[in-house]
Amino acid sequence: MTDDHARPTPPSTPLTRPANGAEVVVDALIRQGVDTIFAYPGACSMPLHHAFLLHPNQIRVILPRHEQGGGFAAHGYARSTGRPGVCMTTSGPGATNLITTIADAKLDSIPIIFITGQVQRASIGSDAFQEVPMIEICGSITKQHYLVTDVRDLPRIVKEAFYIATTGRPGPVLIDIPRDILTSPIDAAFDTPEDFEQYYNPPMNLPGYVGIAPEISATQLATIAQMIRESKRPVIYAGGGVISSEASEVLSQFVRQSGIPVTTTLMGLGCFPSKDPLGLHFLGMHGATTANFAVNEADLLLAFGVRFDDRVTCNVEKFASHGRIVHVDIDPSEIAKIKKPTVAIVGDLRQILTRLLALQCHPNESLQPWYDQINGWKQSEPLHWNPVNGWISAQMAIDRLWQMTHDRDDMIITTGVGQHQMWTAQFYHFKRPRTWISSLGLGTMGFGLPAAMGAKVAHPEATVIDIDGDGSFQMNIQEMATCTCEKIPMKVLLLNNQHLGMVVQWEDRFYDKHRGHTYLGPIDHPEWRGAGDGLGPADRFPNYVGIAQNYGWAGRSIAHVDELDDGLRAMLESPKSFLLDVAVPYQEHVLPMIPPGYSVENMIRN
Ligand SMILES: Cc1ncc(C[n+]2csc(CCOP(=O)(O)OP(=O)(O)O)c2C)c(N)n1
Repeated sequence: MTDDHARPTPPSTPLTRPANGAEVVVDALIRQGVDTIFAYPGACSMPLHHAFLLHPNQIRVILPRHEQGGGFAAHGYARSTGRPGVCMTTSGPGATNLITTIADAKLDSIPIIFITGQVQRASIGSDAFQEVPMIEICGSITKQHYLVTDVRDLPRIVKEAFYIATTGRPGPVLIDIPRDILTSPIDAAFDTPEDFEQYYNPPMNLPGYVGIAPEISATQLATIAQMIRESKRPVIYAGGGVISSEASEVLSQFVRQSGIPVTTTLMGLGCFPSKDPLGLHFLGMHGATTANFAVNEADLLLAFGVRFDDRVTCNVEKFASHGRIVHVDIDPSEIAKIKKPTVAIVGDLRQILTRLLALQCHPNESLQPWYDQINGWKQSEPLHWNPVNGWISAQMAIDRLWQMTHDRDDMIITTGVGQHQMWTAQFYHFKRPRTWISSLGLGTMGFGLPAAMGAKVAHPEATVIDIDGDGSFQMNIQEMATCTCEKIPMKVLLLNNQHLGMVVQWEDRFYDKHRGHTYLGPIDHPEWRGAGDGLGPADRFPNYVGIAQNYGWAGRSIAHVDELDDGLRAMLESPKSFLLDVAVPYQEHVLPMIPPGYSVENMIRN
């Protein structure tokens, strides 16, 4: 899987003259190397679907059961490969169903091309049937957006869209195409192969856009090297930028050479093994105590490809306030947006780390006292959970899955959003990039199953597991049908606590344990007490295994510790899609926790 990040050589389309705008779009996508698109049809996008029929062997068109499922499948494809995901819908409701997935791509910097059908040009602005102004709605949640107004612009726009989505800081690009553009005949000469080449490879017109980061100067590099030499308690704070610039390998080399310990953001999980002796695991609100303590005590924080997100910094003023900060990022708008660094460098992380490596710099003084302090925290404050006598807890299920699969190279894990997501981050110790796929900036429930589907399509050989909560899973449960009909064998580890667990945790901590619509069972059920109190899976609603079986999946429901290993094994070994429904208590809290706005000093530990 690690080699998959390389861009495939784009196949050239057959040299057949495109009849209309829709055929141009499909040919242009194929030339960009697109092999899969998640697409849900409707009146305004039908011409595109029929153009796809002309190239059945070059592009796989997957029909999700909801446009949001298609959007998140494109996330799974893009996040697991590094190549742009592509999805498509019709105008109006189809397009608005994509909006959350567009915002998700913007906040997590994921390269995705979103194509939406639009009403014909003459009707735009008239409140026509299924008309919504997608460009206006999505202006601030896309990296770039296009409303196509001339069929002749299509090849340039598709080319620019892929360039913008994948260069610099990656992000989503929206192309909104009126139906009459898709059906417009093409007026161009296609006599020789060169004519095709010229037509599909026109010059781009992107004034002001800098796709390739400038080289940083030797002086800037020397400044960082000098700060490293002078440091006694350095920490690397590595984020999603390390993964999107494919810099994980060179980061590891730099860590080995410099001996500097690494904490990652949640977006950066997998860019450095969390279990490594120099790994501090992730930092922030639910991060490892060691990571948060180390950043607090650091005299030098090397912030690589991060954005000082509020779930990391909590109280910005107090965050990393005892040392100097070097911030390296490809996006100049991130520099000093939240936290003013001592030194800021705008550039490509992989290049910068490679050049830093060549300088062979490391702290002048031995880091042993620093390692001793860190190892002390690791021993006294490890991430842990308390067993719930005889019953399975969510943390235990994740830990067992990790124990059973940690030496395998084929694992990709996705999640929904909530407690199960944080516990997966804590207890499934990721060691390679692009194997942990989760909605982090936007935190969108319903992400897990469709994202897993997209990752599996991109990596048919991989074992892809969606570790999900029952609230999140129900938000895109319909994609079970897509998995069956499109032959995408999937695995879901459902941590079923019958509650919106993370919100319940906040109720327990900040709302005096009052419940405000956080129970997912029938409202006339006598107070539901959870598996830990003796209610077994028979009391759970709905019957997930029954639903799974009706969608053509296999499934099993478990609750007791002695059923766990067998259940996990059955899920891992199942050739067909499998749902393992695990009854877990809802009273557990994700710990440690730094309450929003507070600092490491106010960390809740139990
Ligand atoms: C689409 C969406 N709606 C609401 C929320 C707010 N929210 C965050 S976590 C959570 C509960 C998630 O419950 P579940 O998926 O069952 O996971 P658990 O916390 O129980 O593990 C909610 C409602 C959200 N993140 N996304």
